[in-house]
Amino acid sequence: MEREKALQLVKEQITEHRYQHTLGVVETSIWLAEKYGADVKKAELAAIFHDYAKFRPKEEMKEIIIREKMPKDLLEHNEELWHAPVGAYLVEKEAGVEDPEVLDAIRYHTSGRVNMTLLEKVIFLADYIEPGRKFPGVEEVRELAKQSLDKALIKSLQNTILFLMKKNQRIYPDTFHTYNDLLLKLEESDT
Ligand code: DGI
Ligand code: FE
Ligand code: FE
Repeated sequence: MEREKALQLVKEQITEHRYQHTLGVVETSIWLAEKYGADVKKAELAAIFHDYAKFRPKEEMKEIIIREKMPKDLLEHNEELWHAPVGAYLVEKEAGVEDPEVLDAIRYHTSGRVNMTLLEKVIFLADYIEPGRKFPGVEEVRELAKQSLDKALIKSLQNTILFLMKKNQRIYPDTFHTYNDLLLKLEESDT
């Protein structure tokens, strides 16, 4: 799909603020894809659509999660997690995006997962460090992103887990599993 067509479809779904965030994710994911050798066109498309479902009503997302037999444990965890798998589903159904790698990058952009692909890592990290992001610690992750995709991802997951814990929020197990998986692989590659 053409960049302009995709952007137009997304713009209708989200707020102006979220659209500006999306443009930041697009720019950053193209940079990361070029730097680390991911498919730039796929990264661009996944970035454009990554928050497509962000403003869908909670009830609609819940219904889709149940009907489409998405992991049931999603429903026990923060609703903020839902727009990622629901987004992958709707982007295929409504926007006609069929590439499974692009859809997986959208599906796992919030929780991460074990054995993330290069494209999934690019989108996950770009979402965290795009220029509009202001949260504490983001600058450190931006610096790490210049040297190591995995080290930057690990730090972003650490920050997110600590942030959620400080707010007494439960942590979705896949987020922990992603963190452990990346750290284990990094340790193995260092030895
Ligand atoms: O949609 P965005 O705001 O651009 O970013 P996102 O898709 O990464 O959503 C992040 C939000 O999800 C953030 O406010 C934290 C929240 N969240 C709640 N529980 C979890 C979680 N994020 C992760 N990774 N794991 C959780 O268990
Ligand atoms: Fe998101
Ligand atoms: Fe986002």
